[in-house]
Amino acid sequence: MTDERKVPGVRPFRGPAGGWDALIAVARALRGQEVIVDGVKTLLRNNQPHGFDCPGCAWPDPKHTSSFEFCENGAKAVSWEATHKRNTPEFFAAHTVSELVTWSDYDLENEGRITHPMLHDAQSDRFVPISWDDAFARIGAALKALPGPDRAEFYTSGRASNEAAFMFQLFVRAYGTNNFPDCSNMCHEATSVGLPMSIGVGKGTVVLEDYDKNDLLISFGHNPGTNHPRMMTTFHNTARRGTPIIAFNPLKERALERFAAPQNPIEMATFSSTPIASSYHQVKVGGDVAALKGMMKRVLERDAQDLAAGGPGKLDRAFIAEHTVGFEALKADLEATGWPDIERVSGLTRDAIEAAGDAYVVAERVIIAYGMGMTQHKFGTANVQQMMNLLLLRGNVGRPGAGLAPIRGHSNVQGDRTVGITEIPNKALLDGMERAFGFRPPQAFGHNAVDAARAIIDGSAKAIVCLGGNFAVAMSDPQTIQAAMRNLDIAVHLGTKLNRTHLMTAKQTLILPVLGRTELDMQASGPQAVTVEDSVSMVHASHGKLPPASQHLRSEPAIIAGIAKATLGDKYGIEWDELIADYDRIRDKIEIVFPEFKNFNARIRQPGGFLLYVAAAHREWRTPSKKANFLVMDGLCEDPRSSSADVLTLTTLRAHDQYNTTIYGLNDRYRGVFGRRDILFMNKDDLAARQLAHGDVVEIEAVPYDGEAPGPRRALRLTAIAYEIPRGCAAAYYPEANLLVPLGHHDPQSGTPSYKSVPVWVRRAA
Ligand SMILES: Nc1nc2c(c(=O)[nH]1)N[C@H]1C(S)=C(S)[C@@H](COP(=O)(O)OP(=O)(O)OC[C@H]3O[C@@H](n4cnc5c(=O)[nH]c(N)nc54)[C@H](O)[C@@H]3O)O[C@H]1N2
Ligand SMILES: Nc1nc2c(c(=O)[nH]1)N[C@H]1C(S)=C(S)[C@@H](COP(=O)(O)OP(=O)(O)OC[C@H]3O[C@@H](n4cnc5c(=O)[nH]c(N)nc54)[C@H](O)[C@@H]3O)O[C@H]1N2
Ligand SMILES: [Mo]
Repeated sequence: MTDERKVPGVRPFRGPAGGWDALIAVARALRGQEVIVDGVKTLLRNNQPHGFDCPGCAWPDPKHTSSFEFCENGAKAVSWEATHKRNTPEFFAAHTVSELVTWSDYDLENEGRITHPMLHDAQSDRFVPISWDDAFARIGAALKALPGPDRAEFYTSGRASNEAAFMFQLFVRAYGTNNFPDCSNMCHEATSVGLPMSIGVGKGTVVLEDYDKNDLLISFGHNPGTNHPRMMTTFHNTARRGTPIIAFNPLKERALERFAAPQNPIEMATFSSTPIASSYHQVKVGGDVAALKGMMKRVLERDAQDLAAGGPGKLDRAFIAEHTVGFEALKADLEATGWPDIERVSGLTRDAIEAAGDAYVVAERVIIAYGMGMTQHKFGTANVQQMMNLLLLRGNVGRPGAGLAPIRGHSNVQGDRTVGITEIPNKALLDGMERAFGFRPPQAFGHNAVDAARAIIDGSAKAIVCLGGNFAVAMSDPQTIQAAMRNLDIAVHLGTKLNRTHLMTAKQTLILPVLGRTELDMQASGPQAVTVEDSVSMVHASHGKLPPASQHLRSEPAIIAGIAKATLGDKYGIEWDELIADYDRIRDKIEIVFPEFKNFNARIRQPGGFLLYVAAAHREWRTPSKKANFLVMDGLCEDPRSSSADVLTLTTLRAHDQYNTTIYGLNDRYRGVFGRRDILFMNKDDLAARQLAHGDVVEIEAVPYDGEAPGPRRALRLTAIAYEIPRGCAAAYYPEANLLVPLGHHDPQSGTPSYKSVPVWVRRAA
């Protein structure tokens, strides 16, 4: 931000990530939600043995036995849930839904925890309280009245526990459909689809201890200082150990540059910090495949040089021969890819890419960690597979200190998938369900998030039941989905706080308030624990302890059981009440369906929980070829629409003060934005090329894609600021920018919306 002009709320942030600013932000978060008294106690209990799992991110804990790991954004997530603010029937009586839809997302959630089950009354356009029994009866009647079970959509957001998610899939499969759109479809689906093709499993292959053993860490497209702050402990330790860290990110994210660990007394006392990335590559948005191909070209070149000099080469030939197929095809593809194209598409110089390739060649144990900057593209699956190709070249999978690390989003998004939230059930899942419950669930593939949105828009879907989340805001093309939701017969939301999706009222709409992760869950047999799986496949228990926000709340499993009984009666003889009385019984069933959960109830009682078996981490390849596959991606994944000089490629990001669609506050401290979110980050030369100045209000319009049906013109007004971002690229905040993303703009392989590469025109606002 070199420009002279002062733009309100925009000023450079010069400090490191973490440090005192983070501590101050925690104090503010706690005060803002009126949790001063028990706030500290609550925080101390999270991610501890017998504490609750932090509802923030899915980063693992050091065996769940460490001393309190400080995390600013975990503190915000906990205080947002453990707030003393209450959203009561009196509030709903005072505001019509038509009024509430004009409120901001922040204001809606800031009303606090919903205290009663609520039903929309069309006459008064207000939500009114309803008893649980009446709510269940209405939902059951509406679901039974549909022409068929495939006419309903069952959405899951990744905060749901294993127990809740398993009950949900049991209910939905017994009802008769595989329509399971879930937040994972918008998140790491490119990982879940791409990695099984490469290595036979859709999960990461490293565990936390591997981060003590690697001698190179490469970070692609994630922002840990904001989204996985506990991972900064790992980055900090890695950097202090002298292990190089290479970052590929179009934006200079502060935490990847410099970090002060709040646990480090010296850094805190001296206002110093630790440099994190040893080299930082500001790749163009969507330029990662080009950068990866360039690095791999360099590895092959270094290999050839070494062989010519009489050395053993730089590839792990024994590994490639024994464990992989497809190397020759990859090599041919790399040879056919020219440096001029690699430089143009990546926006990086050949020298820079070669230097990264050289660092890779000299390292013995390499971990690549990545996030949404890689998955949320039209070629997200290819992105994931090219990272794996790079690792396979030197056998960097299935040995200590090496592997691929998808950094997951929601705290249990990985677990939800493990226990059956999937629209594409495999035989093992269907067999398992039959073993456990004596019925064979439907086999036909159901809807993912994009399919579900389409079905709502075209009117074929008549009902939606949401286990958490904010579907109609998080998705691409939200305005079309929101309008279409009005035509549903019924919409049911299990949630903690009011959000915009709840307000898209159907013929009948119910909001069912749930117990949060932090709260005591008392059932017939006593207090219950739930379980979650983190980013490295560790499963552990979470014990809520705080008194519930209202005496009318029910747990997610209990609400699902209530809906199931009202919908299914005694179909298949499933004993819903028994399962709810003691969650050990739910876990016993999980163990029958998924044998990897053997001795589930015993192992979950060990401190720290247990690790699920990830075959590829043991060099066991569950692919059709029984080998790890080098997978070729033709070309460099360019979007032809972006080649025109007047088009920018827009990426959408999380600010520091938000959790997905939940906006905690309006600051994005590390990027120097305060008190506002209506910002478009642009390169100063791209501003100049449009005769724009730092601080001008602009209109951003999405470039239509081939075959897009004529629809509403997608345009958004933001204030453009000069920022250090590669030319041809721009960035704006999610979810505001979602209206620029057409529904059809997604990875054809995984269905992941292309939120991170949207071709747009930017012009001065009229
Ligand atoms: N506090 C907090 N924690 C969270 C969340 C939250 O909203 N708030 N959300 C949770 C969820 S569900 C998820 S999925 C994760 C998300 O965590 P991240 O994956 O870190 O998510 P994003 O903010 O979307 O940022 C992605 C990063 O990718 C970069 N990027 C954008 N486009 C490209 C590209 O084309 N190439 C490359 N190499 N980089 C690119 C951006 O500059 C940004 O640094 O965090 C989880 N944790
Ligand atoms: N443009 C753009 N769009 C994106 C992304 C992006 O990077 N860019 N990221 C995508 C990603 S990675 C994801 S994961 C999705 C997120 O999509 P979602 O998971 O659907 O959205 P969230 O904002 O996490 O959901 C917030 C709501 O969850 C409810 N909630 C909170 N805690 C609980 C609980 O314990 N139980 C229940 N039942 N409800 C609870 C509250 O009512 C809250 O309003 O968005 C996607 N959309
Ligand atoms: Mo996510």
